[in-house]
Amino acid sequence: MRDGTLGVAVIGTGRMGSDHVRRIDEVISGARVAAVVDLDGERAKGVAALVDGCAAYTDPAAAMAADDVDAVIIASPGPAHEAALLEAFARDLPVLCEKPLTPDAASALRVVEAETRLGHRRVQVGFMRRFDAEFGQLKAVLDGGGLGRTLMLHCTHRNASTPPGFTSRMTINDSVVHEADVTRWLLGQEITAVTVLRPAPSAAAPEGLSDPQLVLFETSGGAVVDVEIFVNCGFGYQVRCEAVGEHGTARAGDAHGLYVNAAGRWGGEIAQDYVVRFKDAYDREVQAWVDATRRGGVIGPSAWDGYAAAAVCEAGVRAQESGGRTAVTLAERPDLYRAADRS
Ligand code: ISE
Repeated sequence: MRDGTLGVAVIGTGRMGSDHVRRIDEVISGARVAAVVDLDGERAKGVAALVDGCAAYTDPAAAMAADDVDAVIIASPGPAHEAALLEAFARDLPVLCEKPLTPDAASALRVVEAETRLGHRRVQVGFMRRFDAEFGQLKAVLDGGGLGRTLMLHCTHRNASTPPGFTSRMTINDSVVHEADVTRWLLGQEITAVTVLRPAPSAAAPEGLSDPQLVLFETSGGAVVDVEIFVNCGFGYQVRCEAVGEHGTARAGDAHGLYVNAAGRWGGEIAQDYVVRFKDAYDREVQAWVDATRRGGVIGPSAWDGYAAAAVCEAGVRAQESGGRTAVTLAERPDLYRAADRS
């Protein structure tokens, strides 16, 4: 590290990658953006030009080989993650990898096996909800035990609209993957089976996209979790999770914000996308990654968590296709991932 500052290469300069570049440049302490990578070289140059001393690359391996690159953020599309992760492992570089870790369970397991061969954790997966203040409070309430055993979670996951090419499979792999992680994290249990119900699609759903859907998880501790996933709801971005315990309930994500009375109406604004809704969570997530990396440690959701969520999603995609209840198959958890992860 130069002057104790972490030099970060950001791979992928789409919505999330360019937001992380801005975040590291303007918000995060202890790190600088040393390199950006995009297959579209002009786009990479455009983003690099916004940051002092930042180089643009089209090849992730070339960026990782640069002298001033100490760590990597992977924010490229999911299918490109495995190759970038293996390249980072070959150089023993710390990684913050956006979700999904990879798009299917077999490739996610290969990543887990490669990190296990390395012998130490290098990956934090970008499940940013774990860094959201209210989700953190919900976790503390459940861990505190005052609500008794958690019996059910009711989750709502709505996006205003989807980008072109967003498929039904992606509603599970890119969207419901968050609820797979939140369920495992909040309850400290594995998800054992998935069922997907598909009502007649909304007229606003693009041709061929099942939207909305109701996804049901069953967990190893006997809890049941329902997830409304509605990715073209039209009106905004909403993520909520209500836990129902034996002695009470607790709900995160109402995100009321400023309450305004005007023109004969009361109410407030609804965020339009995740970059806005989870801004603070992303800030905390990236700062936590930078701090841990500078100390030589790793915190947060691990590659194992990324794999377990991918296994749930794989069962979810099969349940979507078959209409039936589908069991989740998990490999044995390597010792590397057995230490308790409290973040
Ligand atoms: C997107 O990739 C995200 O991660 C968002 O949090 C999620 O709400 C959205 O559905 C995904 O497409």
